[in-house]
Amino acid sequence: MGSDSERRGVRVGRVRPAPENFVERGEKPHANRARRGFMAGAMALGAGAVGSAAARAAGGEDAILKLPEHGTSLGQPVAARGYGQPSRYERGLQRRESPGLTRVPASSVSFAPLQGFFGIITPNGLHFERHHQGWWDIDPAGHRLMVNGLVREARVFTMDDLQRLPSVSRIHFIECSANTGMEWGRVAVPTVQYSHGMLSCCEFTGAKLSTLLDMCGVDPKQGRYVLAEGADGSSMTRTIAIERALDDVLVAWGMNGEMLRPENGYPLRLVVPGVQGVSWVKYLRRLEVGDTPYYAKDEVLQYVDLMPDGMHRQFTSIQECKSVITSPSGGQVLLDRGYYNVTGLAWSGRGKIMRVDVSTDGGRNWRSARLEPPVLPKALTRFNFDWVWDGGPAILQSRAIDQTGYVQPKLNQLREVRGTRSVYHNNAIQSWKVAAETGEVSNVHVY
Ligand SMILES: Nc1nc2c(c(=O)[nH]1)N[C@H]1C(S)=C(S)[C@@H](COP(=O)(O)O)O[C@H]1N2
Ligand SMILES: [Mo]
Repeated sequence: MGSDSERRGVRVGRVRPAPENFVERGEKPHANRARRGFMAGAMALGAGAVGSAAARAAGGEDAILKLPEHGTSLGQPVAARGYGQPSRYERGLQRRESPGLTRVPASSVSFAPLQGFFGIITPNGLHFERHHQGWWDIDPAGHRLMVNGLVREARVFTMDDLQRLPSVSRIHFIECSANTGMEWGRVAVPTVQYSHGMLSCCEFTGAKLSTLLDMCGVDPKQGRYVLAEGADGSSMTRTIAIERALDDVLVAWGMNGEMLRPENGYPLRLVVPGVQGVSWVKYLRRLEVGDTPYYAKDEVLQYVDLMPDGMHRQFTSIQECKSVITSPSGGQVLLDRGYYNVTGLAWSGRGKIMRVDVSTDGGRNWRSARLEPPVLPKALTRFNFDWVWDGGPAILQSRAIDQTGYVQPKLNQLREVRGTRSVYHNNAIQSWKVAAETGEVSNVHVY
């Protein structure tokens, strides 16, 4: 029980192979007062190491008895860093590219380190990235948004025009539909960062798309669809049905209280709650209203689901109900028997999460997890679950149920309907195997 990371209860990256340690840090065991009775019981059961660490602290170890330099001298001055940065001890927590996933790094993905997040909000510097043609830092003074097509009056907005409009702030998840895509085949990628890290959740601020469409005059009987176009070279265009466009879609410039980051579409992006990431067009420059779907390349060639009978499903835009345990998760190591706060995230493109069940025996028995407020529609929901590890083998799973009553499927249930040749929309239950005695956690496919 020496190092800091060990005391956090879940040691990290012990035997992961090169090119890098996949998991940089474990979860702090969030002991909370209400759970004290349970914890005490768990400590007793866990005996050994947990108990002796507590005893040593009470009996006096150097870290408690000796006054360190930071307790006896002057610290750093204010504004030494005009824009704050994470502690140097958190340097391991990074977005990461999957080696060899794409040929060109400008057209690639970086995965968010879900194993290191708390709560539901993704820090801006760790939001996942997906670019088809690289990212740009576009001067907002020169940026324009045009609304044209089947409108009474086509208009061009500057950023100043847009930011003078009534704005709203909403917390929503964004998930690339290719998230967890590797798992369709027999590939079990090593960590939750790579299996589920094309997922983030932020508070977005912007104008409602309905406000812009009202200003330009759209007759929803005639103008049935909106085409969104980005200003990068990828010709990213996506069709959005007018019902959705007039519902909760935002033309956003704010992300977690500040302007969007360049990687995420600065200065303007579309926010399409519940819908796959590809429709959240970044560097948004044009919205065209039309009377039929546009059948753009990213709707006809890409982002279609190959079914077992050889047919393609098109326009499968909603991200269905899904969840994943983020700690303990692949690549982490349980240090000791005893209490663990199993924690994870659940979400649904159709609304709120109603319930999350957790199994520690590969799906034979289930108990409900605690949903931590706020539980918001089309946003990540944090869940926590008390577990005492007895040192035996275990398979941890979570199963989410959304407000429509839809239950997150098992991998084999999904494969029965969808086959194995898909890339997109894998929302199956994830399994993490805990090895007996060693406590090593790994990704396994349970059918
Ligand atoms: N202009 C533009 N918008 C885009 C993309 C892009 O390459 N260019 N990628 C799309 C895809 S596939 C996804 S998953 C999301 C990713 O958003 P993020 O990079 O902010 O995570 O942006 C979408 N919008
Ligand atoms: Mo995506």
